[in-house]
Amino acid sequence: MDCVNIAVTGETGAGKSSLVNAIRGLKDTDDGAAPTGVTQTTTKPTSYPHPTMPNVTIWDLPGTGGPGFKPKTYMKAVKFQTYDFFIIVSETRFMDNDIVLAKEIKKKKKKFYFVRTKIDRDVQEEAQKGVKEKETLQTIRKVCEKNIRELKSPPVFLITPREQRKFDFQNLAESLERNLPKHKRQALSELWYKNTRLSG
Ligand SMILES: Nc1nc2c(ncn2[C@@H]2O[C@H](COP(=O)(O)OP(=O)(O)O)[C@@H](O)[C@H]2O)c(=O)[nH]1
Ligand SMILES: [Mg+2]
Repeated sequence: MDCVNIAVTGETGAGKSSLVNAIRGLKDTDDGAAPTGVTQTTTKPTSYPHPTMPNVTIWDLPGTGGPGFKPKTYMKAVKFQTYDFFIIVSETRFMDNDIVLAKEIKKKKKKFYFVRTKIDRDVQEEAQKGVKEKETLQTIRKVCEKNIRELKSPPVFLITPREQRKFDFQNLAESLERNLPKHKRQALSELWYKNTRLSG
């Protein structure tokens, strides 16, 4: 069966490795999980096979960012042609580096999604100020979509790997699958099915 290669990119500390683990149905502390945390940085693309689905590979890419960041150089360095999909992860509102990278990915005729992660943190923080969850989500969505509007990309997904049944996690899973070439879909659909059961 064909391989599915999903690349997870975004700024350092955005939550890429945590998302990689979630997609694989692993906890950050599990054996073989991608290392996560403030000091854990990836300097070259690292592949993580799904434990039970050998044809699905998730790639944890080096963090983007820094003042001298050049999307073209980055794309070349990570061997962009290897991937079926890019997931651009942000823990804020999609900043300049995310946008220039998305443009470059688009130029290469590759698909990408914008994923806003760590939603649990925002919901909690806002709740302490008396803001309802629904309202917090609306605000984040609005701010993110304003920044990515010019890309005409699919809507942003608001997620946290810590609560995979909440927010847009399932929607992300399903959308990713729908956008794969037909012959590649099966692998992913089985993966997400397992995933949901594991996290449920
Ligand atoms: N509250 C919260 N923390 C998160 C979430 N995702 C990641 N983190 C934390 O953010 C830090 C950076 O995450 P990591 O996945 O290593 O980021 P990376 O540098 O982009 O790979 C770690 O301490 C994670 O535990 C999330 O959805 N919610
Ligand atoms: Mg990482």
